[in-house]
Amino acid sequence: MPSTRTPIRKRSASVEVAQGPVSAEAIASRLARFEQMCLIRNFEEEAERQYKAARIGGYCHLSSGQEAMTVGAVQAMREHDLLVTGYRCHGFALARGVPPQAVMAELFGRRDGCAHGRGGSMHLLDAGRGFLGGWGIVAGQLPVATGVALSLVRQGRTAAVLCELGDGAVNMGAWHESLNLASLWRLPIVYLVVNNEYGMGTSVQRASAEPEAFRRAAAYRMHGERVDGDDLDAVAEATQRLLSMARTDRKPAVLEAVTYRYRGHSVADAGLAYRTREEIAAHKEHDPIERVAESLLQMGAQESEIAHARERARAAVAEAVRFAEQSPPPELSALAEGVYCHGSDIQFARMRPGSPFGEQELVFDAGLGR
Ligand SMILES: Cc1ncc(C[n+]2csc(CCOP(=O)(O)OP(=O)(O)O)c2C)c(N)n1
Ligand SMILES: [Mg+2]
Repeated sequence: MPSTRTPIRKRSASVEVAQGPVSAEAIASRLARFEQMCLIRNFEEEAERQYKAARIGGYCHLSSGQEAMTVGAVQAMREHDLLVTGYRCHGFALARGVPPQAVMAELFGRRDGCAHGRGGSMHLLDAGRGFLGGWGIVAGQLPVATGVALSLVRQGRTAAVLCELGDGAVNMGAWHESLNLASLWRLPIVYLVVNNEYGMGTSVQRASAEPEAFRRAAAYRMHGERVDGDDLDAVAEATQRLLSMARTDRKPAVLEAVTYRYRGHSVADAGLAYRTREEIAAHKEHDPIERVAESLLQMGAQESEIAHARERARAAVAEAVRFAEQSPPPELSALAEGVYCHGSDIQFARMRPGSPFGEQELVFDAGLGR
């Protein structure tokens, strides 16, 4: 099968050192990004181990290979911006600053998880850090994120929404509805399409009549562009620029980041039925984490600094597992807490069969005009 990756003008991840010495601050800041990328990779590898040991239930989607896109995009966000993602969300939560312990505990379904053990892998949540999930229905996050952007406008807040979705989500009706309203109402939102070349097992080329997702923005008179998703700097620059346009000019946009997932669709999928080992190996030759490591050396970082960053990331994941193991499961009696907002009891009363505006009336009487 031919590669689905249409040529992208690759920008180098290396840093121009010819213009003079790189400041210690610049090196420290890049080392921090590098460490975040290592944290995500280690976290995903550990999550796979824990899933296979049956300590994590439900579904579990890993993002190994997509770290530059994740860290670059989140790095470009400001404190009050809001992040909404699909289900492949561990890396986004970590990049947004959710502690690895709280993410691992959530995967374990424990009380100290970032969604109190009720969300699991696909529904991570940390509203305090502006991370509004983690959504399991393909494209289900799009109307939510679009509504959040509308709420920012109505509240007069100068902030923007970054909404992540996969290449598979751009063929869903919710994508078209969301982009239409975002453009019509000039909502402060950037749709980050993570094109990792496949949906569950179908290549973009086989699933999309327009495989270059960013071009679809034009149908809604919206700005769209594509970026090399394995280039940390390119992703950060484009996301920062488009979020800024959204925030200050209320111009929504589509940013397509082309990347690749190393593992199968979920831990349960070996990922080899629809692609070759050679294809995966070819991508690993240009590993986004190693690209950043090389650029750090070019900037003048020491080998030992890079090694320490890798070690800190490993230690943080080991600590996250220890923490998750010790966290208790949620109380059974508390399972429904936080599911419905205050005032829901009134709504429930109206839905009760036999009530004046009850379900029976709505379903069997009102619709038929009897
Ligand atoms: C509405 C709906 N249909 C089908 C599924 C099953 N499903 C889960 S992930 C997925 C593929 C999505 O691929 P993509 O959007 O490219 O995201 P990626 O998994 O590559 O990150 C499908 C079909 C679902 N969760 N929701
Ligand atoms: Mg995909």
